Amino acid sequence: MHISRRALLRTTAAASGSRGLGMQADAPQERICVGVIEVCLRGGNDSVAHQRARSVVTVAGLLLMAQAVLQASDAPPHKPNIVILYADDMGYGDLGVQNPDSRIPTPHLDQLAAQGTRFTDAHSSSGVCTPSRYALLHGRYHWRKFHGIVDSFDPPVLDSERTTLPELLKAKGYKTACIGKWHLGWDWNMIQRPGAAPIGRAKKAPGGFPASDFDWGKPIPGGPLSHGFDFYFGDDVPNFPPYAWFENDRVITEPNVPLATPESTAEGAWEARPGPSVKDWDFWAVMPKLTERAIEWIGRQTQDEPFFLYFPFTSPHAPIVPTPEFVGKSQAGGFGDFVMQTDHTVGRVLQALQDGGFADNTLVIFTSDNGPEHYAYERVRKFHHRSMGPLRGVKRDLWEGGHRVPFIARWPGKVPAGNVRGGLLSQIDLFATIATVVGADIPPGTAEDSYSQFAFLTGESPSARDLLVHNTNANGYAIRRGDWVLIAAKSGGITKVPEWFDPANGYTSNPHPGELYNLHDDLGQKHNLYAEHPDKVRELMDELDNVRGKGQVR
Ligand SMILES: [Ca+2]
Ligand SMILES: [Ca+2]
Repeated sequence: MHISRRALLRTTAAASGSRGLGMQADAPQERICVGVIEVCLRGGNDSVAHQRARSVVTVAGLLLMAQAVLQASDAPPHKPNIVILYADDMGYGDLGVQNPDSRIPTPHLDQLAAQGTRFTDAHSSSGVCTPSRYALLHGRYHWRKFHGIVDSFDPPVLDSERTTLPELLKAKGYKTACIGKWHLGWDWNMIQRPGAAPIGRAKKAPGGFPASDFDWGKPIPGGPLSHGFDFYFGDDVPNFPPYAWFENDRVITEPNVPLATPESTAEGAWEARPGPSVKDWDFWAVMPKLTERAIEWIGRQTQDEPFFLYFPFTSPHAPIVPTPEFVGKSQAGGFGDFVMQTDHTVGRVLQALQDGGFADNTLVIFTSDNGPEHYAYERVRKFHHRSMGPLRGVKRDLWEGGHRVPFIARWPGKVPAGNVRGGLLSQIDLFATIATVVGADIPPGTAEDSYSQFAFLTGESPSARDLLVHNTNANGYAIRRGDWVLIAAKSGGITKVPEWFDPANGYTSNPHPGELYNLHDDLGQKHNLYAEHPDKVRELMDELDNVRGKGQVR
């Protein structure tokens, strides 16, 4: 039970009532009690009068204490702050504490895991960026609406008729911010100049979109501010145009030149799509700037109003651009160094929470939007580092490596420290779980696929979920039920696997029309049981049809 500071002060003052007659009392009961004490003390200085005064003071004190308790039970509970740190393309095996053979130290994340609970069977909704973010913020499978990512200058994908997580929290008095990678679309057509080619046609033109097509001075609707965030800072998508900083719904500096990428990245390709850019756009400055602004925003918060910070990182996604202080620090090349920088950002955010006095009353979630990009295969060969850990597959895949991701929750005194738990968990569940945390009712027609995992997080119960559908592209689904997973497609692989990898890692080609694994016995998905368990295949296929047909699972 919480007793407000004001109530405690009143009680303390009442207990020292015989000396504190001049105290300010604003409640009628307090005035009455003070009056009684004054009368008794004025009655004389003999011992009887003193005894009577003391007993009246005691009674008065007890009355006030009772009043304080009543007031405390009327007062709303002090809501915890909520911080979601969302890495981009960070694999299950990139979290140091989760991979005994890791070549990438992640001391801050390891410490976060030690202070909280690490969940080892947690999943993003999709194997790619945009759909996982949609699912997290709406508590709904992305595939009920769409599959792919939002491309350069595409419209918003969030549903205005559905509540988002920040909208839910805003209604409960939270201050809300998104700092980092948005990648959920904006209404770009609203800032197109008259005569500019429609978005779709401009996309196909060589060189993409001319900067002059847009009126960059105008506010851009449909972004974070239209979906429940009070504040946004970021560059939308780090490898898509425009290459510019956004604050709230405007670009800070006009992106008026075509993108130029003169130097090479630390690993892999730029993967930067052509289009308008601020002159001399500095990709290396992106993560440091986002980190700085997140810390600044936390620093502006107070104990009086709870806050929600959604901080989707642009790392360790391509372009892989670790700043000089991290170059060469890992034993897994440029990507490893960029993961270390990601870890360092986590450390700085946690320090900012500590410095602001928020850490004890903040639920921190760290997870990733999908598995590692295809460069992970080459890292296995070159550095003996497995970004996918013991799992099969990478980003996009229906195999576990595509969507089983690092997941840590820290909430001092609520989420057990130092725990490691299995049990099926989806990022879709964050919506209903956080609704429980803040005591919010989920509006009808919202978060249809989200289970409250509050009791799972706090260590009181097993997971509330036993079934989960995995999907990236329109033509391939997988379904998980207990230890079993059925891949209802010819292959769980979507991203190309290099020829050397399968024989070197004990994988064989699949002659069957689907794949069935028991993850309890075969986490690496090496032994396809599809032909051996036709009943299980049928049962899971029926369940998949059922979930897809029903429209919701909760
Ligand atoms: Ca991603
Ligand atoms: Ca951008």
